Amino acid sequence: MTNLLDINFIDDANQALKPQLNREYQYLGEKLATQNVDIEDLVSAAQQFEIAVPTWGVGTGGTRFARFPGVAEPRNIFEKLDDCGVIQRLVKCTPKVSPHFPWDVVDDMTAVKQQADSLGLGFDAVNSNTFQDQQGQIHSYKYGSLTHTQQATREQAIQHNLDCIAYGRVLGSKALTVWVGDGSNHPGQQHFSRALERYLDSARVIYNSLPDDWTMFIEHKMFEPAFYSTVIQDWGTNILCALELGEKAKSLVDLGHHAPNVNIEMIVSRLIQFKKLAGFHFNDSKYGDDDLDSGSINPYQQFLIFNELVDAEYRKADSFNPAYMLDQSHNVTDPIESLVNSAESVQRSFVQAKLVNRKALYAYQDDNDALMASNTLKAAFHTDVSPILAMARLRSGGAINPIETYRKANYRQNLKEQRPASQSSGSGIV
Ligand SMILES: [Mn+2]
Repeated sequence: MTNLLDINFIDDANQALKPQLNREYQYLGEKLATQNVDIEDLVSAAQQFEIAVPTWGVGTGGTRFARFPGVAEPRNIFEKLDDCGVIQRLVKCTPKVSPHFPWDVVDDMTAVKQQADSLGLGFDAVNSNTFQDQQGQIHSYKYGSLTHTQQATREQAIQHNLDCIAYGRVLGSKALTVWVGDGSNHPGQQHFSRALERYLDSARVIYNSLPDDWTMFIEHKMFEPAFYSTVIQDWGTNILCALELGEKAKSLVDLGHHAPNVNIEMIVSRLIQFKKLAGFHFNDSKYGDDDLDSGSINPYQQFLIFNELVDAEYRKADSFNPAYMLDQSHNVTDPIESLVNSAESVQRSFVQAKLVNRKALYAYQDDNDALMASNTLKAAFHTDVSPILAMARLRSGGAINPIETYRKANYRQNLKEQRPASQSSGSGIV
């Protein structure tokens, strides 16, 4: 094991950075005090913020054209957990992992739980996979899974989701995320309403098998792999299904799964209002479902989403307990670095949204003062909260500068012999 998991290594790296952080923190604290904001409250909020890391995100992703493997990639769930443990040691806001089945299945799932325990990691939602065929699978998902025209294929897909619940129970998970790529590539290929009926029939069986304290997260996506129609294509169909299924079914928002320029923050507000917001798959995009690093293209949109989330917190909205997860594909960067950056980026949006002067904003809204309402949001968004994030990490035992500390540790090079290149998949776009 590398020295990166040794607390002294991170402490040593922090020593040199502390004086400058203290100066920047002091300065920002004085500035915020003039706005009647206590910087200590924001550090506490940042320390409490959590976002889960996806197991498929720690492997190098690829496109349908190619995949260019990185050095010392994790080859199985145990090595993936090691990498997730490194991320958590550095940023201290990623204490949970979101696994994906069957990619992360092993004969003895208690061994996975034990490994996670030893790294101080827990588990967020488990993800089922009926969008590809696995070796030895009897019925193909080429023409769909939970919505397939043949009952035997639907039953196989249902059984897989039940298996995922069983794995998740061993791991201590409390939610199942269901995304299906089912749809069609040709007009006329699929009867829209019959396909959705079949989805609901299948989903009901899964829903009825959920443990009492579990939630079913329904994930929608506009297109890909189906390029003409997708059965669960947008938040409208998503919330309709969640309403049909019952209280334990909620709608998951993946930032990349909407049409370009859709007002995602408004969808978030609607889902909160109707108690149907399951949580998020954070990522960013430029053209479609690009799975780029969170906040790398449109950080203002990410901030506006958190503005709605913090507003719901502020108003003490009913049944508001969203799960935050990353869902990205890292094709050209070291996945650990991208996940570190992305976790910080999402945490940054959260803290910035905490800075919005809500009383002032509500007053501007009531007065129809569009310009000052907008400026109120911009003032929060333009505040550099980096010292707050760094202080939160420092106080929680993480790294003041996670990327610099990670690079100093030479993690990948140190693991090069232990982790030779492998052809296994288990990473990429979901
Ligand atoms: Mn997703």
